[in-house]
Amino acid sequence: MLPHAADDISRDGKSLILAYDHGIEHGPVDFEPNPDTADPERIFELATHEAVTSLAVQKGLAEAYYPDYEDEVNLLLKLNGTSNLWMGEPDSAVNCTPEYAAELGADAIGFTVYGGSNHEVEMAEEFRRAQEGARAHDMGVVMWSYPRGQGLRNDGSPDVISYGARLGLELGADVVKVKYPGSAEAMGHAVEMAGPANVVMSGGTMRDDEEFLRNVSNAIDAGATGIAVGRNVFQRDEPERILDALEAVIFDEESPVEALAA
Ligand code: FBP
Repeated sequence: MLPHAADDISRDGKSLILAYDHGIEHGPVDFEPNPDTADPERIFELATHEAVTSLAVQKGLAEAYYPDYEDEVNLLLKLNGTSNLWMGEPDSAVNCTPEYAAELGADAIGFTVYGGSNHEVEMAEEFRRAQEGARAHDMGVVMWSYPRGQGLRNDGSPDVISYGARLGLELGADVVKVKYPGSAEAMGHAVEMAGPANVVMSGGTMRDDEEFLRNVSNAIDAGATGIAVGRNVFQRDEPERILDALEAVIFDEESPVEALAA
């Protein structure tokens, strides 16, 4: 059972979040493999694919494009973000309130928390305001739970990722987005630690079709409810084709080979 309002950004309890906050988080370099994707219109169009259960963007893109797509796309509004130009300890500026997210028509809010950063305490307090505001407006809460910072030697290790999943549960997220910890077993542990909160894996850097889908399939088998993916979709020559395959793996539980053969 999905807790709270996250049903609005899921189908049959599963989610495919198309993440497109890369313009702030990484900058234009992420659009180079497929230059058309620098145009947000291309991605809003892509988000109308039936596999996509929500589109995660920052406020500026929502203001400019969402009015034309509100009937076809569920909006997951990111309330904080940092550019790659920032060289300090991991942190993320809160650039939107949950009240304004509701005004823009958001179905859910997204919020990054860097557990383990020297800024963890302030980030957790900022998350509290965002989470309680989302509850007041009946919006789902998705936490990008990415432990990282000076204190963490290996932020991709299974125990750190499980800790990140647990932070999501403890702080009141409906959906916790974590990096894929490298195996189905490790993902299963993260899912267990998140309890009733749903766990979705993050897409990460570009991988070949089969390897990428195998990770997604392992995550689903381990109890994850889907994926939040950006680069592994929009950096491909045919983003729609990988969305078709993701739909088969996530919603129809087909194997990666079957999904790619279709
Ligand atoms: P990807 O599927 O491209 O990895 O996107 C997921 C995401 O969480 C984005 O929402 C965000 O912009 C990016 O990864 C942040 O990645 P990182 O902080 O690891 O560079």
